[in-house]
Amino acid sequence: MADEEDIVLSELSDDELVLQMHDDLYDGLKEEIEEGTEILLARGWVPYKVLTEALVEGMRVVGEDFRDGILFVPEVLLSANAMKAGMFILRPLLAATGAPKQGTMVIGTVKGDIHDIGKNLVGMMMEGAGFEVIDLGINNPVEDYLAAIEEHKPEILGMSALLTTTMPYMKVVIDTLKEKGIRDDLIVLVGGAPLNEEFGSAIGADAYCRDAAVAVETARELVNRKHNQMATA
Ligand code: B1M
Repeated sequence: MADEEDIVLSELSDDELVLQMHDDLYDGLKEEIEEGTEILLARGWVPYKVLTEALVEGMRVVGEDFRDGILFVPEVLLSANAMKAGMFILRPLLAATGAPKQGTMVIGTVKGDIHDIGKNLVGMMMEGAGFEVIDLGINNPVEDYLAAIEEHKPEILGMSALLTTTMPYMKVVIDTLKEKGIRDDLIVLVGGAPLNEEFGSAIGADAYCRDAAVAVETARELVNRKHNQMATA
């Protein structure tokens, strides 16, 4: 315990600090994660590198121990809160890239599912790429998506699911879009740890996105393709 109290984050090398941040994320230490994030930024790390190497990688370890019954919900919640505190610092930096306006995305986690870290990360990266992001939050029934589509007329609908029990709900949303005759007006992107390409195409999404960077690339590519199709039609 005395050793832990003695650690001065600013005196660690980059590699040591990143490992320490993984430990601090594991222990749900919000203030230490905020401090570590600020230190790496002050040392010239680009926000995306801080995000992926210090925060997302740390959360991967938390996920493994949660799966193996070493960590439980209350502990993982603390880790999630610490992760969000780091993301809060990075968000304006990721969004302030000055990228030209690309279009609008409505994104939300599906009904029954309260995981939002990955979805938030996708939203942050999309904002940084120049998309306007309308974030519906967690636990969204199909009605929420429909209302947001009606109100914001987005080019892209994004859905996130982290549970094998909630991922099928994405098909409910896509089928409802078809019934309403608006499916083809939208680019539908889906993501979340238990999904894969096969699932994405089986439910009728335009693409499955493995991570936030892939979501940005895919969104750009499909929006450009759609604009080109409209120009030649
Ligand atoms: Co939950 N949980 N959890 N959890 N949780 C998982 C998902 C789980 C895999 C853990 C495990 O067992 N290893 C497991 C699911 C098993 C399964 O379904 N097969 C699980 C479980 C079982 C549960 C509960 C049922 C536990 C319980 O109550 N007994 C419960 C369910 C609650 C509910 O939703 N109804 C539950 C609760 C929780 C907490 C509340 C404690 C917390 C969530 C806090 C929060 O989000 N605010 C939590 C957490 C943190 C996790 C793990 C550990 C981490 C998830 C995370 O944030 N990862 C997770 C383990 C894991 O995933 N390996 C787990 C970091 C994040 C950056 O990655 O979300 O994958 P990810 O997002 C990535 C990509 O997937 C992709 O891009 C992101 C960034 O690169 N992506 C998209 C995600 N969404 C996208 C949308 C897109 C595009 C890309 O749209 C275009």
